[in-house]
Amino acid sequence: MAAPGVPPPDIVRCAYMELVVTDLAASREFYVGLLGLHVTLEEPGAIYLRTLEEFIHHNLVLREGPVAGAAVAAFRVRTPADVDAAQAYYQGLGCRTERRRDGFVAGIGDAVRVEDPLGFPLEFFYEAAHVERLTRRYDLTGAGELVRLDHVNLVTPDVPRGQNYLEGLGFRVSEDIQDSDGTTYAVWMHRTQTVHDIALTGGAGPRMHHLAFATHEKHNILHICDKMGALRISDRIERGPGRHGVSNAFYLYVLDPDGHRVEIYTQDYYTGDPDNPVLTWDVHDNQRRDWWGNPVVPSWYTEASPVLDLDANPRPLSKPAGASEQAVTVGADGFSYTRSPGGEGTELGFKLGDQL
Ligand code: XXG
Ligand code: FE2
Repeated sequence: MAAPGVPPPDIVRCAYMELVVTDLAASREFYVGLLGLHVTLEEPGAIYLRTLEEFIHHNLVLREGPVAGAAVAAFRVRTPADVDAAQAYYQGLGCRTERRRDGFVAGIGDAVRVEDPLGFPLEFFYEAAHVERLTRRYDLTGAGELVRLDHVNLVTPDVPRGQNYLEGLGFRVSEDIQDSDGTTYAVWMHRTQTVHDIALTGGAGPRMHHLAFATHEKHNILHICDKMGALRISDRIERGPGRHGVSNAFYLYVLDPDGHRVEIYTQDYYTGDPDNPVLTWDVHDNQRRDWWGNPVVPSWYTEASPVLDLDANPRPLSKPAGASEQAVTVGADGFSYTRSPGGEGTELGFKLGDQL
């Protein structure tokens, strides 16, 4: 799906998320007190936060509102002209677009917000205020330091349609999950030289599955687990810590006070060459989502945040028409192999002593 004759904007990266939260003080405690994000700005009803290595104004806006939801996933584009290009591209797709001039969101200049063909609220911007990059501020660095916003994961009922639309926008697939009929259940796509800036998970949508922050090391993630244990909030750890199959990253999923899911993620791999190979996982491979075979909790498949339209109303949901990964595999992940007998299910099967 591409707007006929209209070139897509040159997207650099997923730069920030805006979440609507129902209790700003509780959310501040979670994102600043627990996760250690750095406050760029606080104003009545909103907090702007950034990761250690960020040099633009923020990676996360928390805005207090009556209904929790994901208000926007914002992508940085390469030039100011790409903001115009984004608006023209989405208008060409028949989508609602709204230009947001300087100062609508603190620290962000001229931007366009769109309701995309999948129903997600997206923003494209170039101009952004620069702030101190805290990379060498070891005096401020915590043991579980979040260093970058890594990606956003969205739930949509028709993953192949979503993949086609994102390919039109210039995203490339790094990994996906399919069955033997070639049905795609989930896909990971990138603009940066990482496994993904955006991923699509099949399910009732549009919803936001999670946003993900990167740490430098695995031990940073383990520290967050220890800290949550010490604070007696281990019930907010939903899944992990573990090693993903897809992406090979080390991971943890935690739930904020409104149930927004946050992944802490580290050490995926370089994907920047034009012929970077796509890795396809069998939906029955019980190591695809956790390399150690640990089960995925059902809530991880079923729960996700509502997304809001440009008027801040929750979007209605559509259900998938065909089989969902949840229906195929919940309860089958971990401790039992559901892949076909004799087949290893993926090209990633080794035996001790295997040589290159
Ligand atoms: O970032 C991710 C995820 O989308 O959160 C999930 C990388 C891999 C996985 S999966 O659970 O499929 O291993
Ligand atoms: Fe993720």
